[in-house]
Formats: sequence, C-alpha cells, structure tokens
Amino acid sequence: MIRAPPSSAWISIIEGTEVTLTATEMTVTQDYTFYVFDEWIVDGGSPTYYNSSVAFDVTEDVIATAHYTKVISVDKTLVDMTCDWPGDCWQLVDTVVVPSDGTTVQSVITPASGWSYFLKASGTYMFWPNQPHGPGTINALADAEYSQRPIDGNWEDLPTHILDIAVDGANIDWGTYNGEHVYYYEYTGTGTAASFSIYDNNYADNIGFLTVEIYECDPNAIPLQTVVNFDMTITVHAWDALTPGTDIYVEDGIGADLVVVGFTASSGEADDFNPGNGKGKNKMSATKIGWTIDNPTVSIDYTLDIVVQTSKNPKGKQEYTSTGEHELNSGPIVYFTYAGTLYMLQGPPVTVTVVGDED
Ligand SMILES: [Ca+2]
Ligand SMILES: [Ca+2]
Repeated sequence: MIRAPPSSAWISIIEGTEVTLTATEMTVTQDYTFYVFDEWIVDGGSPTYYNSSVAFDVTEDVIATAHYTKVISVDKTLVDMTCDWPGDCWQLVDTVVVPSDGTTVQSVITPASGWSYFLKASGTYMFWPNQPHGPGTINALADAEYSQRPIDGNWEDLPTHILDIAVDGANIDWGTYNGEHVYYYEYTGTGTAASFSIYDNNYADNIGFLTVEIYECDPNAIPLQTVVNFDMTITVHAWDALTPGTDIYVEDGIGADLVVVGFTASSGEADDFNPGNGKGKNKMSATKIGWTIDNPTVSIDYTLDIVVQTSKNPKGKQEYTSTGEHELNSGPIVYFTYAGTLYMLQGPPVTVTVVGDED
C-alpha cells in the first residue's frame, strides 16, 4: 500500500474551480495544462494560451467553471441509497394509472439507473363481465397478479401472468395473494421511464384500471435516526499519459457518522485505515480508504465502489441525529505525477440532507 506523503509536497488543484471572467478580457492564472473551461465560453471568443495561463474575450462578466479534465479527472457519485422497506426513507414520487385496455403507460419520473425503488400496485379491474355464476352473473375482477374464476368466484394466479401488470414489458411476480389487492415489487431503475401495461388476451370487454405507485429514497430528505446505506463510486480517468512508473494514489475520507460496509476496486489495491484521531473518550473517528491504481491506461474508467452505512453515535442512537446537509466525505483526493511534478487533485463530495423534527 502506498500512502500519500504530506500534502504540502503537492501542487493542489481543485476540480470545478470557479473563475470570474471580466469583460472584455480576463486572464485566468490556472495552468491551462490541466484545466478545461466550460464550452460556452467559446461563445465569447477562443481562449488564448500563454505560458501558464489562459485568456478569454468575453462580452460581459461571467463566472465560469474550470474542470480539471485535460490530464486526469476524479468524480464521486452516489449510485444508490437504501433503507429498510417499508420505512420513513421511502417517499411516493409518482402515481401511474394503468388502463385495462392494453395500453402501455409510462412513469413521469425517470428512475435513475441502478437506484432502488419500490412499486406498489393496487386496485381491481373487470376483465370478464357478466359471467354466469350460481343463479345470477358475476363481473369477474383481476388485480396486479390474481384474477377471479367466474365459476366459483375464487381468486387464482393464472399461468403465464395473464391479466397481470407487466413492468417494462416483462411479466413479473407480484407475490402472494393479498385480499386488499395491494402488492409490492422491488424495482431497479434503468435510467429510462418505467412502463406498465395489463396483459390480457381479450381487451374488448375490460373495464377499469389498476394503480402503480413508485417510492424512492430521496438523498435530500433522509429521516432522522434511520439506518441508511449509501453506495458510492469514485471514478478516476486519465486523459493523458502520466509519468511512467508512478502509481496514482487516491484517498477518500468517510465521516465519523458512517461506517464502512465494504469497497471494491476495479483495478489496483484498496485498503481502509483509521488515521487515529478518535482516541478521546466517546470520540468517533473517521475512516479513510486508500486506493493505489497501477499506471492508468488513457481513457479507461477506474472505479472504487464504496458502501457505507449510518453508524450509532456515542449515545447509542442511530445517526443521523441532526438535520441539515451532511457531507458523506470532503471528496476524494488523487495524488499523481505529471511531467515530473507532483499534483494533488480534490474531487467533489457527496452531500445528503437530513430532515425531520429533532428532539
Ligand atoms: Ca378481458
Ligand atoms: Ca398472475
């Protein structure tokens, strides 16, 4: 494991630095070797490169963001967040009415790729009206998974999922029969709208609809004192060849209110350690994860997947115990060598918001 020497040995650069461009010409002192400036600045004229700076012609004062992507980039994203189901974390984000005429309907929201959702299907529709039943007739009903047999009025699960709600064009199993006709299904987002339809072999006699509600965990509305799992991914990408023989070292600090459940590196070696700053009474200390990447190949994503969970605080209560914004860390730092110089690149943090009434 390679550990980073003191940060003072590096030239520090921060991803996403804001630079103010003042009309009509502004010279930015960042070393343009590393920075890429927002595309739209080109509207104000092509940048001019000097020895270690870059100048733009702009017609009015603007604030631009400089991205550090010409040599190497680091990103950190929250790729999923889950809590126990059911629970306060889960919030209704969409309600989809599924007609019984075979039409496919789509969610308004776009479930994020890889994120966890719960679908709640409820209601009944009439799939076979006015069938002989005893001395009279019955309007046979169906719900998301089961349907009534006219001959005895019993609810049964027909083979091949006929009369059920299909999700994204696929027949799914909504589970065991529920007399209230309410079913739940854990769903993973695909990055496109979820679609629903009722599968029948004769739509002409159908009347009514079913309802699908979509629930998700919102990172901007995490309830107090709830166990939450956060799945995060750090992505490192080399845009230019680095100095041969120099490993990239990435370090990520996990807040003291979280515990590391696990991590997996796509390449290289990762390990967690405790910097030892939590020795005092009842003090909780942060964990760090160090990740050494072998010399990176240009234009390949190197990823470190990290799962953390809210921990218990010194009083034994489940975090989070206070509302407001919480940074899951201060952002990953990448240490690397380029053209003989050591650099340290600060990546973005992941921020969540805790809501609720504090005691
Ligand atoms: Ca029918
Ligand atoms: Ca069924």
